[in-house]
Amino acid sequence: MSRLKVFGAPQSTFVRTVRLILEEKGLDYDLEPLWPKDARERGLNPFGKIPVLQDGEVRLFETLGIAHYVLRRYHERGNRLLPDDVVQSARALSYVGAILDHGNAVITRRYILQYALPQGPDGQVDRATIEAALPEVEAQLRVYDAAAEANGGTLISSLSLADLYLWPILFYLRQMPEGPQLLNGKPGLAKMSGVMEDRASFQATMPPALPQAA
Ligand SMILES: N[C@@H](CCC(=O)N[C@@H](CS)C(=O)NCC(=O)O)C(=O)O
Repeated sequence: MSRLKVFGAPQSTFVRTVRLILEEKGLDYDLEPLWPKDARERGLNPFGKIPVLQDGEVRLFETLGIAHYVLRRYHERGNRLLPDDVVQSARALSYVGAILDHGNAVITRRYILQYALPQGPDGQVDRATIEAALPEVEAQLRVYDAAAEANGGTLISSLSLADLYLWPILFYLRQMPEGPQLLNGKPGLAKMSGVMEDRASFQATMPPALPQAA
């Protein structure tokens, strides 16, 4: 079997999601650090995004396609990550969809990236964008907190793809100036932190430190 290869910057939450899937499946892989513009220039992803997965002749972009492939192709390996129960697996994918849509748009782009890659005048942090995003971030966190509280620290009844999408984002959120306050009083997310951060997969995919959030 050829060794799998992930293209993408280890700082990317979505690259980490794919790496977490591979780690949880017990699959060996190489990581080639690559930024999105290089993914387009090198013809790896016509949409210029990371991650991209290569497995022998098979090359895939978009995390959902990659996840589907790995879970089906390596069904018998490691953690299943989607239960057989149709309702539970559908719920996990509903959370994945929400994270890809609202979570990425609001928590990552309108909040975390405003600190990590400031886009305001003279490279300043854009406070107006952050202030406007905060109530929406809080509203999303409440949804995930309630689910994790009901399930003892995972979004559905067992560890699933949904957790592997969410926690890389919340790992960064916690490091932001308002992060501790946003996570305070959310017992489900506190349990989720314990579940996720103790996992060997999470430790094995630790990204480089972010620039200091101002
Ligand atoms: N829907 C994509 C999202 C991937 C994504 O947004 N990746 C970010 C890095 S975390 C990226 O490549 N951004 C570059 C851009 O949006 O131009 C997936 O699931 O793979």
